[in-house]
Amino acid sequence: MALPAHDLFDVRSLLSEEERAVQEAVARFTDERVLPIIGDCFDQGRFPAELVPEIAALGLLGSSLPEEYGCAGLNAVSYGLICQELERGDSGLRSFVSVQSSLCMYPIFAYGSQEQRRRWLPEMAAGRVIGCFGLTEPHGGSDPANMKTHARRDGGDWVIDGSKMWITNGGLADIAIVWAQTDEGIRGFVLEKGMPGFSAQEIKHKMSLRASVTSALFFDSVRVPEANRLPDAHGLKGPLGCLTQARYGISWGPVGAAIACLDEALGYSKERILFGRPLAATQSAQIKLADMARRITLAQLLALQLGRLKDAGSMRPQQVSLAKWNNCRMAIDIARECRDLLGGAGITTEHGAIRHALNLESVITYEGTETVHQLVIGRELTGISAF
Ligand code: TGC
Ligand code: FAD
Repeated sequence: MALPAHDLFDVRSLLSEEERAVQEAVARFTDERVLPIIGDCFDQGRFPAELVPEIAALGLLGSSLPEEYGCAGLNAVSYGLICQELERGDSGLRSFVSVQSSLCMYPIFAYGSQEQRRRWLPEMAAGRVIGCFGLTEPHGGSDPANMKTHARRDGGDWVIDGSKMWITNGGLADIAIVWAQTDEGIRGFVLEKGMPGFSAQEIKHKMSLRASVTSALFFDSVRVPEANRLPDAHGLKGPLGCLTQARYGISWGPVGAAIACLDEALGYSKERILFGRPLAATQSAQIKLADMARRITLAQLLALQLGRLKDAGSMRPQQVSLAKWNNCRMAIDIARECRDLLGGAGITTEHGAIRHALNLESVITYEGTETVHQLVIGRELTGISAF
């Protein structure tokens, strides 16, 4: 019997029963609910918000957080598999779940008060409150230490001025985790939709992540009560700690995008007759397909070992950088090569390859660009910071 193209090393056998059940449930959701509509959503530049209640019902929001907050209490490997199966559908849906889970629910859980956790986490797990995460500013996202958004104390409140750029879920969100410079260093705040002076503006004309909402956020003397400050977030390690969680998931997600592209290119090249034989019967096509399967296998093993380290409590941010860098690079290269194997048919959203390739332009850029992650590894190897 032939080995499955997307799992030549039987990585599945390394998963627990619960992990496999999670993967199967999300795979079914992607096949039945996402794939039939996602090409049109991308065409129309529309986030499929109608899927949010189903995503919540499956337990995919804040899936690693404890059950006492209405979350599923799954392990890190399960969260990775969720990201992989969602991104097999589209990076935009995985982004939605990453931001809600790792960038909004996680900081409330890790740095928030018990009151803040009880107020927001169950509603967020149920998908009734949507969050966004504002770290990047227009003048340079790679260097968040150079933050201009400022919060000053005013009596028992804080007053925030500034702006954020490229914020996933921005226009959709009911709350925003906003990072601001203060006289005491960087602090994190939960801003609520409707607070006077707080606005979001959707970024249009995107050629990537078109099935996701991306916005700019503006803060014009927004008055935020002290009760909305995350009490245990101090300094840049607050937001960077959230990024480690999200980057972990993004190490898995692109594996799903690459699998989708390989599956599509395999099917197409077997059917496509050129020069009297299937494209898949040519040596050059087979070498390309084999090389994709090789790279996917390596990326899967990397993601799984990262997950096992995370579940053991020993994962380090540098390991996350290596996996995020490798797996995004692997996926974008494969998506582009699959697009090429599809010829002209590969340029429309009738097929997934170009949508994945375009999406992965964002995925390789956000959560630390490829260069940033390379420099993190360079610093680890040499002991010299090149930033
Ligand atoms: P440095 O100033 O040395 O460190 C500051 C403090 O932070 C600690 N730290 C980390 N903690 C947890 N996780 C990490 N990954 C951490 N990296 C650093 C560090 O130990 C230190 O702590 P302390 O106690 O000494 O104060 O900062 P650095 O030199 O390490 O950082 C430089 C650099 C370039 C790596 C960092 O600024 C960086 O990662 N830049 C990229 C910014 C970025 O990734 N932005 C992403 C915005 S969010 C987003 O893109 C969402 S897209 C979501 C979606 O749609 O899916
Ligand atoms: P810059 O930092 O200006 O980088 C420009 C170029 O310079 C890049 O090629 C970079 O690799 C390179 N570079 C940077 N530093 C160095 C160096 N030291 N040496 C050599 N080259 C270097 N941010 C959020 O806060 N929240 C979100 O929800 C969010 N969602 C996003 C969604 C999308 C679709 C996109 C595209 C971005 C999103 N971002 C979000 C922002 C994202 O994190 C930033 O785009 C990213 O961190 C890079 O910042 P920048 O775009 O300002 O590029």
